Amino acid sequence: MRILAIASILAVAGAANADMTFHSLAGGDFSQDWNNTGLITANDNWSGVLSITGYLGDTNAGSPTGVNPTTYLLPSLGAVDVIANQTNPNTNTSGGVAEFQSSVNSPFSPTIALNGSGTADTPGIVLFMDATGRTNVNLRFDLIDLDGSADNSIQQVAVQYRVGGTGNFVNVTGGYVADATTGPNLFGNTTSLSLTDAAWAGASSLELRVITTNAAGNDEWVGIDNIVVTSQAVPEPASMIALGAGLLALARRRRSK
Ligand SMILES: [Ca+2]
Ligand SMILES: [Ca+2]
Ligand SMILES: [Ca+2]
Ligand SMILES: [Ca+2]
Repeated sequence: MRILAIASILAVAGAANADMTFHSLAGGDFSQDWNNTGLITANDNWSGVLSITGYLGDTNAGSPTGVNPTTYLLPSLGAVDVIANQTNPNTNTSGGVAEFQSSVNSPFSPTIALNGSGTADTPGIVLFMDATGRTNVNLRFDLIDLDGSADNSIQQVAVQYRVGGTGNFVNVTGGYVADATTGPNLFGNTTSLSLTDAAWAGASSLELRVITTNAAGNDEWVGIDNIVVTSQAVPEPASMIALGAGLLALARRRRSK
């Protein structure tokens, strides 16, 4: 009994720091620009961010460097993670996910960002979408080099998805960026991605994730900003429309007899 009680407390604690509700695209498009810096206020707490959770990526005890992120497809990105309320991507050398709500580098818009490290092998974020009854599901966002320090890493990024809530992820076509950052002492490089996959249409449990890997040398912070997921209603099949029109015509003819 006691074990059961502890287990249920742990389950509640695990769910309390993240919102993994699948956003209903039938109810409207999804967007997150991070400009509300009150969504993330405490470390490792994503509960204020609807349908997105960030992870540390502590997934490989061997701490390899320069791994192509398209080769990491396992379900887990490790522990829920965010370093809240940060202001200086040049001097913050921690790995994982951080919220930069301001920056010493200008111009700047608040955003979350990823940084690989010996601990953070595959840091990333996961979006939880419900595309029931939807088609042409499209994911857009900007990768932004926030890091104006002397670091100049080859910062690879991959976009992946899975449907149904279990199993490995799948790479999204066009979702691999060989190096999202520039340097040394450069920031602001922006890579805009607009992606889709036929498998996303109608998927009630659609997980979309963006990950980087621990680069050789010091990693650079890569922002993931201006996230938008759009879709369209599945159109009524033409045959059904024709059938409806036919039945209506039949009913009218009967009435007029
Ligand atoms: Ca922003
Ligand atoms: Ca904040
Ligand atoms: Ca840079
Ligand atoms: Ca590194």
